[in-house]
Amino acid sequence: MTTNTPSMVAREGRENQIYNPKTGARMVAGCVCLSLDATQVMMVSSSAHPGKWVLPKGGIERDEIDNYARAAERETWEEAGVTGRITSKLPVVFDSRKHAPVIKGDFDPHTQVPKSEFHFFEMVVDKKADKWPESDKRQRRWCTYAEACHELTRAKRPELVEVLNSSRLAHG
Ligand code: 5FA
Repeated sequence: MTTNTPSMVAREGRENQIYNPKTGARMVAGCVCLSLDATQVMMVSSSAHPGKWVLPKGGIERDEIDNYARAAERETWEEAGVTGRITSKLPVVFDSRKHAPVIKGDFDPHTQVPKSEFHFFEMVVDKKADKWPESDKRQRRWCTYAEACHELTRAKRPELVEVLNSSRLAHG
């Protein structure tokens, strides 16, 4: 977070969500949150499917259009309760769902679920709060590369494995 006093309230709703104007893809930002020695990554339980573990991420909002890193830091704080130093931008990945449409032109985000475009950043964690905006609905845990790949594969999120594979966790 860029501020010393991060909000204890998570942003909710899709009214301010941004979409790629050419493809209609939902724009999502998140962080690969690494331990200082880059041997572990912080994962969070999915709020929709509590038994599944994913990376902290969420929709980029209108006021973050010029600064995806800020959206990634905000989502990381809201979902995982960690802050730290962003060290790099990772390559963009796209979701792997077969049935989510890629939408050209006008569309209604309330009735159609477009594919997502993921903008991830690598962060080295320096603070872990005891309470955070979504601490009542999510768990978090440190995972090794092998554990994280196992969880993301089990959650059927190959695009998030791709994100991990582009990070230092996979090359350490
Ligand atoms: N979703 C499911 N599978 C997907 C895939 N392979 N690629 C892209 N999106 C996929 O669910 C988050 C959203 O991702 C859901 O709308 C689901 O349909 C879609 P999740 O990744 O299981 O995480 P979550 O349950 O923790 O989700 P939320 O934080 O509630 O939602 P967002 O991650 O969208 O974040 P936001 O609401 O803070 O913007």
